[in-house]
Amino acid sequence: MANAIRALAMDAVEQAKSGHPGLPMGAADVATVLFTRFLKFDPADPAWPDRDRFVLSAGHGSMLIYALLHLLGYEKVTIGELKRFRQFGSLTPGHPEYGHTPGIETTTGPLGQGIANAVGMAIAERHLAALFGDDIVDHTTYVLASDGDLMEGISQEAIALAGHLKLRKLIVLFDDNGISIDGPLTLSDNVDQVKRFEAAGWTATRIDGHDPAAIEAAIEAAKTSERPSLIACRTIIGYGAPTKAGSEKTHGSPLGADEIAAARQKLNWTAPPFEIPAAIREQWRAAGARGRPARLAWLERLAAIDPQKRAEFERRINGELPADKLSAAVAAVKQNLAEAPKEMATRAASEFALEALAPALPEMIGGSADLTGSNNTRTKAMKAMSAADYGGRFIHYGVREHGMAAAMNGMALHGGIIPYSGTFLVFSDYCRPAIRLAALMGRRVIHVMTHDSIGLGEDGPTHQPVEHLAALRAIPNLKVFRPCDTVETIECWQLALETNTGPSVLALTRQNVPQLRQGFDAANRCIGGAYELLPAKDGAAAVSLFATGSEVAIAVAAQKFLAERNVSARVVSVPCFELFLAAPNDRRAALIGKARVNVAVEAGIRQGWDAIIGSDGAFVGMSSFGASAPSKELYQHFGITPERVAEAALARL
Ligand SMILES: Cc1ncc(C[n+]2csc(CCOP(=O)(O)OP(=O)(O)O)c2C)c(N)n1
Repeated sequence: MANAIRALAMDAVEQAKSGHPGLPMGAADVATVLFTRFLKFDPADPAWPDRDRFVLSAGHGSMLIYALLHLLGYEKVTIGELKRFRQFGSLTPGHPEYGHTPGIETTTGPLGQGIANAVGMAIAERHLAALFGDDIVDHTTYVLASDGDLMEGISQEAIALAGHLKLRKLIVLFDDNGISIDGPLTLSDNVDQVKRFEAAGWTATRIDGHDPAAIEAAIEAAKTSERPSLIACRTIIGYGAPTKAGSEKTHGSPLGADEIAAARQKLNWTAPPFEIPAAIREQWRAAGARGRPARLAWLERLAAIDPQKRAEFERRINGELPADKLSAAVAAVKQNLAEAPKEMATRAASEFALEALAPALPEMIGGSADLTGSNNTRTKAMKAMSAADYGGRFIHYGVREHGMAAAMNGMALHGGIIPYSGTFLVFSDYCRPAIRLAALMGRRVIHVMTHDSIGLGEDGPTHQPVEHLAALRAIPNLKVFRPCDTVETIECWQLALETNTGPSVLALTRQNVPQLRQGFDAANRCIGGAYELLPAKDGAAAVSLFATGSEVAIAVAAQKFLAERNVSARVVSVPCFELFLAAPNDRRAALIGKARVNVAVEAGIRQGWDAIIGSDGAFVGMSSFGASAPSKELYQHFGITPERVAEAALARL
């Protein structure tokens, strides 16, 4: 059965003239034991909520999973799709992609992401089991990880978090082949992975990854462990290739016709390319049919639970918001702010919003990378999640931004949870690869990123984001919100929660800002990404002022300044570029307006703003790193003031 995987991998890579045969051939025995004897799944319903999760963290070995899905009877993964491996529009892209091929749990490729996604999936499983009971939620998360996965720093963050939370239903199968692209691993690495995982609180063993009995016994033992488990499976990369096995030559290129012919002989595999002998195919299909009774039994158990509980489980798994509760919570916050306007930092406004949102949306799981008090992401009622209480809704991720962001992706992929978390905006760089993948996969995760400019003050330029808003806005399908006050903050939270097609970042201030939106407005004015906050006082505006976040108040003050000089200006708040730039041309053109001068003010770099103010517009912001000083002094020093905004406008009139 394992040779069927090997043959399909050799043949598909050869046909595509590109790809990675080494990993599928080496890990074929491990995968065969796992998929035929342990993994709980049903090809008839790849999204069955209580299925076991399998994450191929080493995504370059994608032919392993495509071969498995085909052999096990995932209908859409036909032999034709295997023949079109890596071709445009096929279900078998170079690296596995979430939402593209039934049976693929996550988009892997950037090494280390998958193992960290799996930690998030295992957290989600434990959390939902605590809420809905083992009858409904009881599955294991398996990962196949390579040397490359374990060399990446993110893996350390992930395994430390998993060990700390004692995620006993997480099992990592390490394809311990001692080879990476450059050659033997000893060129660059000498870590004893078993000891490393043990140090992080895992159970860890080392086995022969070509011995089915040993693989079976190790997985069996791992399933009874009270901790997450590592099984280091010693394998030979490219197993079966007579001259290339055990060498980096099999990692990422076709083996070539002669080597494949010789491998067929060595493996005693006589079937022609892409053909599977009927007896072996039958065995695979039987393995694929194993999970059906378990799924049917689960459906019966689900049908038997309290209808309200079932409806809530289904709502959460389907990612549906409790729309009435969300709009009521938003309206209540807005009412409060209309009655008692608040001058506060937008990070505090976010906490104020969360106090209303979190009770309304129990699927929200908060967290912070060790900056809870600074990010304001924990509501008063939120208990911490721990190995003793998986029902807690707040995760202390520790100082592990990258692992946090990837675990959040795993939770969102698992379903039933809307993860949000916190760190400083400047450390979005530490999360970026995972945020990019959330955007690529179209998953709802929400990053609260506070201390969003030089306005954070004394911590200085290491902590002051300058290029980060632009860098985040550059990621397709990511919404970057930068609300200007308390009211915009709740509106942006609502929009982030309602975005179920991709991630959002909320960039929030450390310093206080005035409440600019007065009175009660039921409509969400941020929905279009930009709106006219203050129209020109007398007739047509000579100047349009555009700003985001804390700089909107500066634009408002600049408007007054210009009025004193008989220049009429309007102020447009731009809380979300992506929403604004996606608006129809006429709406965009109307909002940009026809003033003689456009000025933008944002305490970041200019990049991206020309789409709104034009290349002839004036920009007041940053063009260097910040400095260490009190916030007000920094705004003066870097010239981000109402006077300078007004001067920039006047100079162009
Ligand atoms: C973050 C990241 N860096 C680099 C790569 C390119 N790359 C793909 S596989 C690989 C290493 C291959 O070694 P290993 O992980 O042991 O896989 P094997 O050779 O056993 O298939 C590298 C560097 C990547 N996919 N992701």
